[in-house]
Amino acid sequence: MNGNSLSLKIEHVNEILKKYLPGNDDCGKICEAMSYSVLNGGKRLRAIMLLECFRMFSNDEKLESDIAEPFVAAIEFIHAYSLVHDDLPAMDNDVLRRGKPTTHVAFGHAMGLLAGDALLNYAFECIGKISENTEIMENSYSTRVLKAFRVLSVKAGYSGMIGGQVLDTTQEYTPGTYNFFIDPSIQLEFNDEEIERLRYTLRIYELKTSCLFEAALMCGAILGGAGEKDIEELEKAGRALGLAFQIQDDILDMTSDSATLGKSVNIDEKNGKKTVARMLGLDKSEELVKMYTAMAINSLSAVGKDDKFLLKLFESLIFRKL
Ligand code: GRG
Repeated sequence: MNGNSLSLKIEHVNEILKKYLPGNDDCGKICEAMSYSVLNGGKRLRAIMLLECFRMFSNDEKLESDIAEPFVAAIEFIHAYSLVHDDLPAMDNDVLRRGKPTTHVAFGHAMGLLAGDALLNYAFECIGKISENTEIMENSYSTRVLKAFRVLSVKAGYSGMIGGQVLDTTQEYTPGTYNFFIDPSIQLEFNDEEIERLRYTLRIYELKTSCLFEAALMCGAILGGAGEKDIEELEKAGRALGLAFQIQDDILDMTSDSATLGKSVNIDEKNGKKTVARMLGLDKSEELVKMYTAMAINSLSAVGKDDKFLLKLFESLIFRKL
């Protein structure tokens, strides 16, 4: 895809994040740790998808600044908090993120925990601040804000992203519970137990990774004024895209190195977890990435807005190296 337009979008998101982050003068060390966790790089995919979906349904720049930008900040703050907590000694115990020491390494364990907590709270504070905008509060846009608020909180919560992390941590699964479409042309020579384990792992991915992609696409669309049917299609797109994205992450974990990725490799294996790519091997995993990406593109196309940027972004993730 056109790297230039993507880098401009990343720059735009970074400006929004800087605008919304509290200044270090406001609260000292904790704000420093929050800024460090957010402004240390990152592809900004969720923020870009949210803004792009908003623009699919609205070209009102003032509305974008009033109601979409606080959500752009919020989703990246939530994403950053999840990475900070995921890296903690009690979780993955990782020391490298986005090419730099993880937050708890740079600021100490307690501050790592607190910076994650603070980012999560602050995400919702940014959205809550919209209530000070009387123009928004006095018309139907406030309904969109409330609806998007609910989607973001549910998708990031115990039945969404955190729920995925719980399944990932406990590794306790109930056979017969998880039903995933896997194209029969991808032939798996697995026994029933292995199939169950694969489905369970895909369920973890759906929750811990897809949910924030779903939230990004859905919130952007809701805030832009989309109807129910389009919001449902975008939820499906986010689900499939997240699965493709996480399996590609597994592949990179096996084929790349920490200097390129900016994070440790083989971390799941070290922590005794088997990823989808390790279960299936590289060839079949690549097929699965393509299959889920095609499903995501199908759902995006069903919205009928012909958003070429999003389409190219979805396609480019198949071949991402980072
Ligand atoms: C409450 C302890 C606690 C945890 C919160 C940690 C957590 C819940 C969930 C983990 C979510 C997680 C780390 C999922 C993996 C998703 C993933 C592939 C993240 C990397 O996304 P990129 O590549 O990251 O978009 P960048 O750095 O580009 O922003």
